[in-house]
Amino acid sequence: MAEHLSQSELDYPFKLLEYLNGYRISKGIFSACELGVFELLLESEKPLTAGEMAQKLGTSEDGLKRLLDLLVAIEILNVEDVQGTAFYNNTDVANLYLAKSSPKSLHTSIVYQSQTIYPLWNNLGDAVREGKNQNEKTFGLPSEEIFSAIYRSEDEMLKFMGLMNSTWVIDRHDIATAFDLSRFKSIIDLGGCSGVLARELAKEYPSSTVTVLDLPDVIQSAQRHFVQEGDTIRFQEGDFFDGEIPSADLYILARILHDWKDDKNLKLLKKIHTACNTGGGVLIAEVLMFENGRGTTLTQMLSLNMLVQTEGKEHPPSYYKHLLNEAGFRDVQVCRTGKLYDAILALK
Ligand code: SAM
Ligand code: ASE
Repeated sequence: MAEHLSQSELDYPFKLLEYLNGYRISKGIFSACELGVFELLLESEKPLTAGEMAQKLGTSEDGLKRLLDLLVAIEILNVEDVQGTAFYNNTDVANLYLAKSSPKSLHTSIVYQSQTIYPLWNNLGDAVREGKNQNEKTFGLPSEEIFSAIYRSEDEMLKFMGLMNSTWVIDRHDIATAFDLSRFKSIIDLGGCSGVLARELAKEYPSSTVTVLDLPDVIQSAQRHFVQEGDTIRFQEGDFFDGEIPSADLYILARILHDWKDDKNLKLLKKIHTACNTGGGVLIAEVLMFENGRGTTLTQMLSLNMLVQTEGKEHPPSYYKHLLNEAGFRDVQVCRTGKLYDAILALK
């Protein structure tokens, strides 16, 4: 490790100190989101004092001022001193990504990180020691039933669906266009959740029918909370492990295979291969590691996240190629999009 550190890091560990305090930065931003700081500043359209904000948000003035000053230090808020009084305002980034009502808001995923992921990561050491998820210790729910834990209440189900939905806002177009999918006339998004990716596919390939198949409660929730006017996508209740998989030309598996152990993945892909029309295929969307096990910091963190919350992990392309071939698929093509999520297409 030491040889990778520059001399200046050995003189004084700047980067290390930043890493060690990373959780305080995350939690500072999370709390400001939860308290409504960014939304208040977006709506006010003018800079506000800590006193004015504390009154509107129902917080202590002293506590809020310290939080605002941290956000200024990390350049998430701007501040201007007028005759000794500090006036705070959102930066453009805070207006665009942190305020709840912005169309590009990451608010849903931030609240999920804060309230679900953060408590799970509090048990990261135990997850590494035991090699399994921490749903039991963190939430008192059985570790084998991953989605019973994730969907432990209707509210939690909605929050998870919101998280899944919001992460595709940035990457959905690259996934839908990674390969030309126009020849696949019937597409089923297995475990398609809120339908956000299915909607993008329907938009990109208007002559194909796109169906979201997911667990019954999820489908009902998707239809209640996530349908949009003029929606052309269809919804179907089902269970890709224990139920029937309808025939189709193309199956989407977005962030499915990284949830499960190898044996379940192989079983699922074999089942898809059987149901798949001749000449059809399967499109996988996942974050891909490099072949040597390395990956970006975010990829490595997401793989640890799969450890604390599920029974899966992130993999390099060769893992998916091997599984696909084992299940009977051929012509496996990998498309690295250069964004967070990559795509793999295989044919029957
Ligand atoms: N594909 C979506 C995406 O990328 O945003 C959602 C991915 S989420 C990690 C996994 C999805 O699989 C959830 O929507 C979950 O409800 C669904 N799921 C889990 N077990 C399932 C099963 N046995 N049958 C059908 N869907 C299932
Ligand atoms: C899963 C994905 C996630 C299962 C549990 C999960 C995520 C959080 N918890 O399949 C999303 C991770 N991705 C990003 C970009 O945060």
